[in-house]
Amino acid sequence: MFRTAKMIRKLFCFLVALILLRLVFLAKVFINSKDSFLTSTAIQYLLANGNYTFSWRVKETEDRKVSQGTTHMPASMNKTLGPCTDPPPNLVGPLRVEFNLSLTLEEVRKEISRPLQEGGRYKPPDCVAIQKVAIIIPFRNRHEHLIQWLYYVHPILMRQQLDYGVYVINQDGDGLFNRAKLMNTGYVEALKQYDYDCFVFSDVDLFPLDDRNIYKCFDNPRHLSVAVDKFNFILPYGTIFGGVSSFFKNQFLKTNGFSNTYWGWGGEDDDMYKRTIFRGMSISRPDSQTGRYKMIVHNRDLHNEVNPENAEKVGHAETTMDEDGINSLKYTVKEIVKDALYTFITVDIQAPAS
Ligand code: UD2
Ligand code: MN
Repeated sequence: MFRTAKMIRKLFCFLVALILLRLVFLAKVFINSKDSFLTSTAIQYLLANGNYTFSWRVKETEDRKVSQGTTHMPASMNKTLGPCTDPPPNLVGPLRVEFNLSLTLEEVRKEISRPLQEGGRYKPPDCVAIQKVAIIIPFRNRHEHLIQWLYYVHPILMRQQLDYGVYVINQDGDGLFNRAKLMNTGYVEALKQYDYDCFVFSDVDLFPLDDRNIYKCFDNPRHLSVAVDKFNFILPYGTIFGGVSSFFKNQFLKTNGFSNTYWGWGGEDDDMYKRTIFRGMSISRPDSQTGRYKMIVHNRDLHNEVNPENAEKVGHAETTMDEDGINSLKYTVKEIVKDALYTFITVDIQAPAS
């Protein structure tokens, strides 16, 4: 009897030990499963809500892309942009231009401005442009021509996949007009806005008739408007450099820009031709099909009469060019207005009365 009781106690202790072991084991299993539950829930939550370890990794990749020279875009549009192809893929060649002089600026804004940034700025959305181009338009009181220019030329420049901005340089007051000084002013003012490397100077009334005539810069200063309807689609003389021209920044600085002293109509383009040649450069031109242009028929403007002194001045270009140009340019900015389609800069260029 006494022995049996001893055995029962031993058996009881053994069973208690077994139960305790089982409890310890169950507790461990429970704790482990809780850990893994927490971990997977945390991952799902953080993925859904943007864990910072995760987004930090994305950002690190972005930074690497940027330092490799790609365009930094909003996080939602992250992608690496390659260089735009040369020639651009969407050009159509010859164009039809029929002026619609009843078109309003508001209508053009509605139709054209969607891809533009304020001030008439554009960058191709899917590639890095080959050049950063400032388009400079010397201007006074030609609003109806400007509307047509914006309507026809913006879409061409977009197809040409340029990183560009349009600067209309408006001469303040009724003094004698000075196209060349306005263009120098445009060069300086555009550079204050963006790091342009190429400058295209264009009359407001000239329309390219072929979009393969790219508004960019070349190994030599370029004369783009080589076949204008007004001149029966031929060069009226071999050294003509008026209309539309383009210069890399360093080419323009070599010539000291344009002369500032050509008041009234004529001569300023011939002076620039001479500057270009005197600085050891030549004039590059497209062929006469690609370089076709249409000009709006117009009368000579008030305060821009032919100036007979200008023709004589061209003869002295070589001796005056080092002191007369970008390095002697003086003007005052009266106002800068950024429209959706262009940047309009009104300047006082100290014009003599006409
Ligand atoms: C020729 C040249 C032009 C220039 C000019 C002589 C071509 C195709 N064109 O054009 O580049 O050399 O002779 O100066 O070779 N403007 C205004 N408001 C004015 C006056 C002029 O906005 O009151 C601007 C406008 O951008 C105009 C440009 O200056 O297109 C040239 O003036 P223009 O059109 O009267 O000269 P045009 O056609 O004889
Ligand atoms: Mn004209």
